[in-house]
Amino acid sequence: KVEESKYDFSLKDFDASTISAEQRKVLENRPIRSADNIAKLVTPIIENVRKNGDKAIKELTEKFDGVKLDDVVIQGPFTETPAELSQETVAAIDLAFDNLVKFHQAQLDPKPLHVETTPGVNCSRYVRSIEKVGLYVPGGTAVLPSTTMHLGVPAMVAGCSEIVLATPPRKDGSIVPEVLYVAKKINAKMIVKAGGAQAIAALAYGTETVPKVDKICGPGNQFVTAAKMFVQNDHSALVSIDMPAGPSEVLVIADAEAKPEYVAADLLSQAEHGKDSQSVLVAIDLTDDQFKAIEEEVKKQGNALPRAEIAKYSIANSFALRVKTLEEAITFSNAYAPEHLIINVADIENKKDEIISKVENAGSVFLGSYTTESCGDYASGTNHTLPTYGYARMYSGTNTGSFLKHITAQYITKDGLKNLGPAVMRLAECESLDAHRNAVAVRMKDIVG
Ligand code: HSO
Ligand code: ZN
Repeated sequence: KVEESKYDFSLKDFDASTISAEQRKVLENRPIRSADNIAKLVTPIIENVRKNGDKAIKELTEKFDGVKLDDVVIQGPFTETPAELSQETVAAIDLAFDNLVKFHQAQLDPKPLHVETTPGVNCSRYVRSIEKVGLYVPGGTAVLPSTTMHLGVPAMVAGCSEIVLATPPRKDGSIVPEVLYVAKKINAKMIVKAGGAQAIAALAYGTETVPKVDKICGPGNQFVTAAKMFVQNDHSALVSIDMPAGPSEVLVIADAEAKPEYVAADLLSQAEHGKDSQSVLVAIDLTDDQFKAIEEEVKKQGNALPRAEIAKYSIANSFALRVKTLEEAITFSNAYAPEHLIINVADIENKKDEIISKVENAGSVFLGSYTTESCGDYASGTNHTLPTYGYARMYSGTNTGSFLKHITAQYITKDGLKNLGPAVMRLAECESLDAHRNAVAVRMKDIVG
């Protein structure tokens, strides 16, 4: 019986010294996901919510989540700590929350910038918070109070005046107490009890009860991502999004010093997120026995997981690459641009600064054998909402700046215009924009005659 229930969990492995350039490219890229069909499914949902508001949300939540909603939202402010939460849970949320606040507060630089670029030409920059933000907290196979914190804390620290949470309700139409508690701590305005494209549409266009927001942040499945991309492109929604998102992923660089038990646990913690998650192992100069020891651990720990059923799919989607040196490992990682990068190699204490200086593309880096991704996923203070699917090449993870924008301003004195005016007039001539030139010229004649 036990034997039958065992899943394979073996890692496809490739040797960097023998794979072809094409094969390497395939490994560097993610499994291809076609967005066309998803977009087709999502558009009518968005249209429905846009036209029919709360009625559509109720209808779609019943259809997709099997939940009959009386009300689409729970209105804040959330003043109570839900009684069903244990002291331990409250304390754990509080510690994670405080660490997130510390790290995200340090990213806030509210001081305006003033630079006199040319004498009398004064340029400034002021920071302002985005007023209304919608934070999407996925439901699905796991409840995610951590994501509520990782989105909510930077929004709160940035000073957003309205934080609207959206998350799919439980079968009885309620919201998990952990999320309610975080809603209290970030002073959320309300919780929209919906998930999927319908939740994104409600945040983007507003309904009778859901206020339209200025920016939508948060991870989600392909429907959520497709809906975010759709509303971002619709001028009538006038809304921005944090980043395009794909399935979660980790790349673990491990050498012979890394404990196989730890390496396997890290690969599996990513694999349990969803069937489409990727856990990549880049193994530096391991003997076959050392490599097998990691595989054995993945098999042993994987089969013991309650979510083995999910993890076996993601491990099947994953692979190991065997390389000779740390440099080679980092080169591959930079090409792959992982959401999470774990570097579990010898002598990290002394080498960590040098190693991190070589990392070009990664959402968040975890250095050393004790630094498991789980700490960053929950409580160390860094943000876990990160660019996936190779987008770490050009996107940052969620941070305080994600909820801010900058306004620039200038003040030019009479002397300033005297100094700058001739160059501006010349450039306007180059562009044949006479009205621009005139706007300077009419003033210059009063200054220099
Ligand atoms: N690893 C996920 C975040 C998460 N892990 C939430 C546990 N809960 C994406 O960074
Ligand atoms: Zn995680």
